[in-house]
Amino acid sequence: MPYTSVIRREVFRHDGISLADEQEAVARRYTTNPRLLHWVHEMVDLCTPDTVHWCDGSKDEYDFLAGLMCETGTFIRLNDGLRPNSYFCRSDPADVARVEDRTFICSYKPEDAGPTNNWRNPAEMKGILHGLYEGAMRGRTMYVIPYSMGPIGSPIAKIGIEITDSPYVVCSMSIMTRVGKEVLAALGPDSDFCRGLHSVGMPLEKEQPDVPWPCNEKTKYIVQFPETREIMSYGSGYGGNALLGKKCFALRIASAMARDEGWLAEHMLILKLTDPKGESIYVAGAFPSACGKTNLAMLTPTLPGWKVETVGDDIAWMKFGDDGRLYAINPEAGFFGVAPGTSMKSNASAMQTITRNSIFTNCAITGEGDVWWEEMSDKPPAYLVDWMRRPWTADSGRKAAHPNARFTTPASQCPVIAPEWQDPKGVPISAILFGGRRATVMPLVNESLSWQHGVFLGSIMSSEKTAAAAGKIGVVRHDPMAMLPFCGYNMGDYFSHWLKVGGATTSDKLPRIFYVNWFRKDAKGKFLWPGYGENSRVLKWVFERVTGRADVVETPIGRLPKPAAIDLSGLDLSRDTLKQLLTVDTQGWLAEIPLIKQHFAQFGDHLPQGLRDEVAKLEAGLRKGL
Ligand code: SAT
Ligand code: MN
Repeated sequence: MPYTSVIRREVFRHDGISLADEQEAVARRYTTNPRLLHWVHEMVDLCTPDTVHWCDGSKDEYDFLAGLMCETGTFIRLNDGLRPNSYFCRSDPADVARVEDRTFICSYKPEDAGPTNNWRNPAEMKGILHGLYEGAMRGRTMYVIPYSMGPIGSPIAKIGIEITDSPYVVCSMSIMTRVGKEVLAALGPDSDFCRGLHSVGMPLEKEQPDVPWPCNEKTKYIVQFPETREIMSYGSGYGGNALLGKKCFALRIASAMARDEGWLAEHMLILKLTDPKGESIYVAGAFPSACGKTNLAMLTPTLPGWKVETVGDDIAWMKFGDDGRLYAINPEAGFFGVAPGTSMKSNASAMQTITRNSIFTNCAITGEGDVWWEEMSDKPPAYLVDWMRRPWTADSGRKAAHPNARFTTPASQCPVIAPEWQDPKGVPISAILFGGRRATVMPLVNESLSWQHGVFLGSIMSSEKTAAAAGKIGVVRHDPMAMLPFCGYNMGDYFSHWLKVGGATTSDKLPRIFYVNWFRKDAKGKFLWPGYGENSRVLKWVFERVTGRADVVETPIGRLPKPAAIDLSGLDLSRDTLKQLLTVDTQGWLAEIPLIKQHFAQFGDHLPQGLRDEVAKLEAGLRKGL
C-alpha cells in the first residue's frame, strides 16, 4: 500500500466528533502509555491541527514527507546523479540560528535558573504559551515523534516525544535521532518521557496558501521546564530551536537530570584516538558552537600511523560504569554540521558523509542541482542561486551560503565512524578537552593540575561569538564548558556538580582535563597554528600524557608541553612559533584575572569555594613569576 493512503486513512475526520477523541483510537494502536495518550489528546485540543500523524521513522514516511515538502516548495530535490536522495531547503531570513535571547529556563525559583539564563515563572510562562499555542496548528498536520536519545535500550539513553507541526522537523529528527515504534515499545505502558511541544507559530486559515518556510517572524519562545522535563518551542523552525532532542532535551533538560542523578550531559564531541601500535583511547571535547567540533571529531591526522574515529560531534552523555570510569554515549544519530568552511581539505570525512541521504539548509544551489558553500571548492561554480534566492557570482560581493548554513546527515554514513559508536554501554573517556576561539593569551595546549583545576579551566572558558547564535559575531564572552547557552540550571551549581563528579571515583580513573586553543593569532592577525589535521600533534601529546609519557613544564596555569614534546615532524612550523604558542603570557593572564573574578561574581554564593581557591592560587602563582 503506498504510504499516502496510510496517512490519509489515519487522519480521516468525521463531522461532530472531536479530532482528539477520534485520535484516541488511532493513538492506541501505537501506545497504551496513559501519560502519552493523555498528553497528545490535550495538545490536539489545544493546538487544533487538521490532522494528526504518529511517526514511525520509516523510510516510506521520510520519502513521503520529503515529497510533500517538494510540492509545497520547502524542499528542492537535488540532482540524484550528484547527490542521491538529498534535499535543499531555505529558511525564512528571519529564522536562521538559535535565538538565545528568546530562550528561557522556567524553574520554580529564579536562582535555580541562575544569572546566565533567562528565567521566567513556569506558571506565568505556561499562561503565555498556552495563549500562543491555542489554535496554532490550524490548517496543519500535527506530527507525534517518539525518539530515543542514545541507542534504544542503552542504560544511558532517554526517551522523548516531540509534537510538531513541521514536516522539516520530522525529517530532520529522523536523521538526528532514533525515531519509531521501537521507541514506543521501549517506553512501554508505564514509563515517563520528556515532553516537547513545537509549533512554527503560523496557523493557516481556510484557503490561505502556505509559505516554503513557515515561522513566526515576530514571536519566538524556546522554553525549558527542567523540573518537569518539559520543552515548549514556538515560532522558529530552525536547528536547535526546533529539533527538540538536541539542545533543548540532550543539553538543557538532560543537564538538570544529570545533576539530580549524578552524571554529565555535555556539549562535547567524542573521538577515538589510536596510535601507530594500535592502542586506543577515547577523548571528549567541549568547544562552543561553530568552533570546529565536527572537524576535530572526524580529523584526518597528518602524523603517520595515527587514526581518529568519530563517536559523536556535538553532545556527550557520560555516566560512571561499574569499574569507576566515566563512559560516554553520543545521544544523537546524525550530524547537524556547519556547512561553510567544510571541504575536502578541512574535513574529507564530513564531505563523504554528506554525499547522499542528507538535508542542506541555507546553502547555495548550483545550476546542476547540487549545493555549494564558501570554501567548499577553491573556485566557486560560475553561477549559483544563493540562500536568499538571488543570482550569485564570485564578484557579487556577498556570501552565497548563510554563515550558519547546515547539513543534516546520518552518522552511520561517516567513513570514520567508530565501530563501537552505538555501543549501549558507551566508551570510557580518558581525556576531556576544553577549548574556545581565542586570538590571544590561551596557549595551544595546557593540562590541568588536578580535577578541580580542570573544572576551573572549563569554568573560565571564553570564546569569540560565532554565527551559530543570533547576535554580534566576534565578541569574546565567557562560555563555561561551552554550556553557556545550554545549561538548564544555575551555572554555579553546575560547577559544584562537576566538582562532585570528580569525588565520585578515584583520581586515576578520572579523565585528565586539558585546555586547548587552535585559534591563537600573531600580531598581524595571522593564525599561529595550522589547525585541522595538524591538531593530531596535540592529540598525540594528550595520548602520551594519558598513557604516562611526555614531558611537561609545571606553570601557574597548568602543565604545558616541553616544546620538544610536540611532534613537529613534517610540519613547516618554526620552534620559535611553537614556543610562542606554548609560553605563559603572564601579563595577559593577569589581565584576565579581574574578568574571571567578575564572571565568577555573578554566581554569588552558588560559586563553589573550590573555584574561588583556584582563582586565588592562579593569581598568586602568576604574581610570583613576575
Ligand atoms: O543549536 S544548533 O543545533 O542549531 C547548532 C549549535 O548551536 O550547535
Ligand atoms: Mn553544538
